[in-house]
Amino acid sequence: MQINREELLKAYEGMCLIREFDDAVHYEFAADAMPGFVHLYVGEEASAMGICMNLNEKDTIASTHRGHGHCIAKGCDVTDMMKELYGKKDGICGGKGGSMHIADLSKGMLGANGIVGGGPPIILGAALTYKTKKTDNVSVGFFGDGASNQGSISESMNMASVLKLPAIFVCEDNGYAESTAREYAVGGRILDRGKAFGLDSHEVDGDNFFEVYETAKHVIENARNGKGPALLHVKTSKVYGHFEGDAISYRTKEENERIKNEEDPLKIFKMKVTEAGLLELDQLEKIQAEAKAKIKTAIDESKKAEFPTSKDLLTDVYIKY
Ligand SMILES: Cc1ncc(C[n+]2csc(CCOP(=O)(O)OP(=O)(O)O)c2C)c(N)n1
Ligand SMILES: [Mg+2]
Repeated sequence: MQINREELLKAYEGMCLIREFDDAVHYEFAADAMPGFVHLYVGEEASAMGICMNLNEKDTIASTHRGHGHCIAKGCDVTDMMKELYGKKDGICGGKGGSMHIADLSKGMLGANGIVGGGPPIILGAALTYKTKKTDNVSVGFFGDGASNQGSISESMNMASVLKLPAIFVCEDNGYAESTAREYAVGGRILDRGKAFGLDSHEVDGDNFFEVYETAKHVIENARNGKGPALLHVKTSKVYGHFEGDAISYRTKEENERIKNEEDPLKIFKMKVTEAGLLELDQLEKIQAEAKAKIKTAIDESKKAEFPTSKDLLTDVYIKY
């Protein structure tokens, strides 16, 4: 395994921070303490961390409507993100974007996106810039199984292939698009769609951090070295429903239990590293407690923070370059 102790700790820290962030949002939203509309990433943490740990600050990602995990994995500040979710003035986008529009260009986070299939065309632009300027950066576009049916995904994969861009397409397949099962709506194999456009395409178990990390490392290194784009089909599942408030009537109780108990990427990571003697249980528990405390502070600070005023309405309308 090509991963050292420091990186293992970083992986677990990141996954715990994502888990604690979205678990906390689940409760805050249910308590009516938070405005807007949220989609949670719990259960998919190994994907964001396994991929983003292979990226540097200058590499970029474009996310989805289920974007908190991607933002955290790419280094966005959790307090600034939480303030954004509460609509506060010093939120990461001034409280004007909310959950589905979190962006932080200083971290290479090009934006969450309310448009299903909206991320991949954006990373094409970033990847074309890297190729034109001859840098060794890469750009990663996340999308879901539902989004895989959008024309924007096929068009982006085709153009990345033709122009041989350092673009990585990551399909986070959690089995459903809203209440529609993948089996009902997705024809053929998502993997084959990447292959059809000439992309280096791989299917990975998204509950297994190590599998995602190793495969991402391989395709990202290749893209950095001018070998062109790739598709990762990450098979995973989400614990909560499509959006907060979803009664999940399209999944059975057994399926929900299986996802929670047997397909939890944090539990699987913990089991693997302790059994292999790579990390100790008390260390992992300390990391989890620290993440929980960090998120509690983020919520406390967010609740105390100020809302924007009417004067803020006309700022950030145009950006000057
Ligand atoms: C272009 C567009 N069409 C439809 C929607 C409504 N919508 C929001 S999320 C979603 C399902 C997306 O499913 P998937 O891509 O599998 O992502 P997941 O929610 O499972 O992470 C749909 C249809 C939208 N936001 N944008
Ligand atoms: Mg889905």
